[in-house]
Amino acid sequence: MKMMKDRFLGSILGSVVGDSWGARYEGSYHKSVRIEDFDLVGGRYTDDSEMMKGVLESICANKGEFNGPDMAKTFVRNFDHTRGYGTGTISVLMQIKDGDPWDKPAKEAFYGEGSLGNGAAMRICPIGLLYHQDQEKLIEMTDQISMITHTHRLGRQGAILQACAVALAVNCDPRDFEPHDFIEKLKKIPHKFSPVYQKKLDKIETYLNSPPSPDRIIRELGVNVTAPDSVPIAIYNFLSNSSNFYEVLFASIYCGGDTDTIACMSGAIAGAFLGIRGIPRNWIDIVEDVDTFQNLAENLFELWLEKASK
Ligand code: R7I
Ligand code: MG
Ligand code: MG
Repeated sequence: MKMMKDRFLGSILGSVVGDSWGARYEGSYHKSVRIEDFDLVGGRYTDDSEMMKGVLESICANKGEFNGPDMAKTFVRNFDHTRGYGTGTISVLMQIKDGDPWDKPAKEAFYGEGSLGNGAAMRICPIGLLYHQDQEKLIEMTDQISMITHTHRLGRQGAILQACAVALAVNCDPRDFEPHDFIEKLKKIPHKFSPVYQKKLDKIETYLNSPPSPDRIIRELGVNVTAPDSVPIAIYNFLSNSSNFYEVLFASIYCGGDTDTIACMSGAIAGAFLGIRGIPRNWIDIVEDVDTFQNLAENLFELWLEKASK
């Protein structure tokens, strides 16, 4: 049980550490990221962690169940415009604040297509943790949570892939880990992923056998704010550096582009895999509002424990 609690804490705090460190480089060209700068940078977390906090607060308040109006209200209440939200998400949250039903504005975003940004994936690790033994519930709930802001199928599928990666990481033993099995299991998730995700999972499998240059990885997997161009590289950065939290984050930030979000997602997977003991304590201690995130992670663990004992 202690190890499981470690993993819950590791994933939530690993996600916030990745977001806070990555934020310093968001939007940068990968060759401008210098390894000597990458040491003990704390700083503020961004929208990624703020939205994850909303997911945690709402699911804990609702005993692990989805409550759309409550979660949307929580996102709106927490919204802080200085934390670098995506423009589509800002507009959705402002319309809900102005009285729109919680499930209306997201459907109308991007000319009715819905957002395929990575905003649904970056906040979803609590669901991967809470439902790591129940994939059907995990997929159903991830989809419901995504729909508040991201109705495009690619935005929702990215969140499902990320939540499943966190759940798989919780279920893996670091002493006996096989990255190829991990990818095989992701490919077997009973959810119809669009070809863009299927092709990228195939590429990851190939790259694990013979890693290409960073330029090629960035070009083929993508490093931008859309879900299909960020979730796969976060998974690859975890799988190719799984035994070392620092290396996972460094790989994610070194790639440039949407560094806060890619490091947040790879940090969530690595934290679920290595546990909080895999993250140096002094890195966690400098995270803004660390106690709040730690308390929420503990509440989530208690909720899981309660459900598991039933
Ligand atoms: O997905 P979202 O919440 O943004 C998250 C990103 C992360 O990197 C955070 O760290 C923060 O910096 O922002 O916000 P959205 O605005 O829904 O999506 C992000 C961006 O993806 C949009 O601003 C668009 O540029 C693009 N995008 C689309 N472009 C065309 N058509 C998203 N959906 C579409 C689309 O359907
Ligand atoms: Mg951000
Ligand atoms: Mg980002």
